[in-house]
Amino acid sequence: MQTINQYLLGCCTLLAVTGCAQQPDTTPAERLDTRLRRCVEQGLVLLGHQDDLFYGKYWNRWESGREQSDIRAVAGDYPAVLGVEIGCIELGDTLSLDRVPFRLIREGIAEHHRRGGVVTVSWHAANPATGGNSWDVASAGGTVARMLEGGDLHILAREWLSRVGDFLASLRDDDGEPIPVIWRPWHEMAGEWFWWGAPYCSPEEYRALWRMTFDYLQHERGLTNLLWAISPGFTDRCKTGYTDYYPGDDCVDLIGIDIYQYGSGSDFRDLTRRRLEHLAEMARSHDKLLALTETGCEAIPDSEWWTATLRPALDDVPVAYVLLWRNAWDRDKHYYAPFEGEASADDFRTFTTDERIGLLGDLNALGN
Ligand code: BMA
Repeated sequence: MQTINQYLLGCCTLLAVTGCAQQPDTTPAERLDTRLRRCVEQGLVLLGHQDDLFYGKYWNRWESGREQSDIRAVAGDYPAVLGVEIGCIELGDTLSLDRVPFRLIREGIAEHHRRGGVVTVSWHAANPATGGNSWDVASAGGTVARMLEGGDLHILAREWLSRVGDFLASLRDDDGEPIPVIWRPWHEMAGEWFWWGAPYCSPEEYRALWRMTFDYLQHERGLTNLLWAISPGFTDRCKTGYTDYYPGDDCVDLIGIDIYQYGSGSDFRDLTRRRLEHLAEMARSHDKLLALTETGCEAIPDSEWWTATLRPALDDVPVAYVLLWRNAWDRDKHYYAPFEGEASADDFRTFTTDERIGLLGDLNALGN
């Protein structure tokens, strides 16, 4: 006959075993969060590049069939962070907004994850009121309000979110485990260029849109692989992005800013540094990660931009990563990272050998 102690021990063991099998201690997103926090503690700023594995200045993977990377061609290693764009997934298209096959995007994410890299996903959603793109703001007023519960676009908004959810849920590693990604929806809301921008929706409506997206993906779909990033975008009113438009600590993991150089290098350097210092305070007090979620200087007019401008902008700020925008293969001057033969390539190499700047190998050297 079992003693009561043996019986209780048996129950505990059973609970521990089944509990372990069904509910791992941490989610993929939490593990990514820990990994990024470790980078910050070690003072490593991960370098990212949008669409790096899919196309570059003079190539695209769907035509060449070859695995290439402008960053690797110049610096000898892949970026630590791969940015991908899923605009048009909501429409059920097979090509993204930037004409990359979604099949390739899925493959590239798995490949980068297999190599130990970090992935971030942006979404330039179409305008559900007009069928136009993200920049279709002519009659944008009221669109967000109409997407919320009770609005006439709510069913369509949920249909679009379900396609986004299908895509995010389909990101799996070789063992079928969900691949964690930094998920950055409804970005740059402080600007007036997207239909969800501040002039077209009130802070309450924006927060409700974010929460609707969060509740759907996180709770209804039960996704465990999303680290939620908010990045208001630099404008005169960008501070409201971190106050009035901020949806709440329970549905944000990372705060960022999208900021590009349009004027002089020194203005950009000082402004970026000041904004990051300010945001570092917020990140600290809210216990969030901080990142420069999009940046660059189109067509890199200064051959020493990397060491003279970007590197000093990052001095002493606890930034997890910096994402350089894309090198469009089909537009002459739309590039933000060097490629072979580009004038700033030497300076970029120097920049990436700086011990604070992390390419893929540097990230992997920190372990998982
Ligand atoms: C913008 C530009 C566009 C692109 C969009 C989404 O900044 O690069 O050409 O379609 O991002 O990637």
